[in-house]
Amino acid sequence: MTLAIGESDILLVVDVQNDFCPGGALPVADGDAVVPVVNRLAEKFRHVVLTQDWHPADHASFASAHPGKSPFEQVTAPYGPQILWPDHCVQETPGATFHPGLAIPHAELVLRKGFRREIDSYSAFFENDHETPTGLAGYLRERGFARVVIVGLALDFCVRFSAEDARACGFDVVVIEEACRGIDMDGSVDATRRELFSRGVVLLDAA
Ligand code: VGL
Ligand code: ZN
Repeated sequence: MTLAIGESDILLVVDVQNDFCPGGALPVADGDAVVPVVNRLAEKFRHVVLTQDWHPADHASFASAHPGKSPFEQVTAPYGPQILWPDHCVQETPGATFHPGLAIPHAELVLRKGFRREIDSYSAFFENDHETPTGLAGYLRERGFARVVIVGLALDFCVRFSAEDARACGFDVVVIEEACRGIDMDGSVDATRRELFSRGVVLLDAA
């Protein structure tokens, strides 16, 4: 399938940061393989937004902030279930910077998320309480975008939540799987595919 890309399309590049790539603090298997694919795709878009996971060092999503807990355990936060992660994407650290191979000079906005200590933000649109907005929906509407094409890391967390929220905000949404990689905990990649499909997100193998 080919995507006809126009003025009302935005490419949303989610969290292509060192910590999500091999060698990083929360590595996604083969995560760096998306970099050349994303670069090539970005050349076809006039408009690109990048997201950057951007946590304070004592962020509540870090297992290290919960004595006795280990990474990948789940806790109940005031806003619901929260998986605990290894410390990652700490503000102003090398792990939080974009992968050095990412080459998208024409990106128009870098949206940072997860910067509030008490709450995680997988989605580029809402924090994990599903109600605190990041401002991205308003930005995209004001700019006149109708369709959001999503790529990046990780397919089953930040890409998934961003895609679901983009739909909920009324945008047409496409996820290009070839330009994503997942963490895949307990079948979370398959669950992501089913859930996105059922919500009307178009999943493409390759563009
Ligand atoms: C992500 C877990 C924690 C992601 C971010 O980018 O998918 N996952 N923080
Ligand atoms: Zn994070």
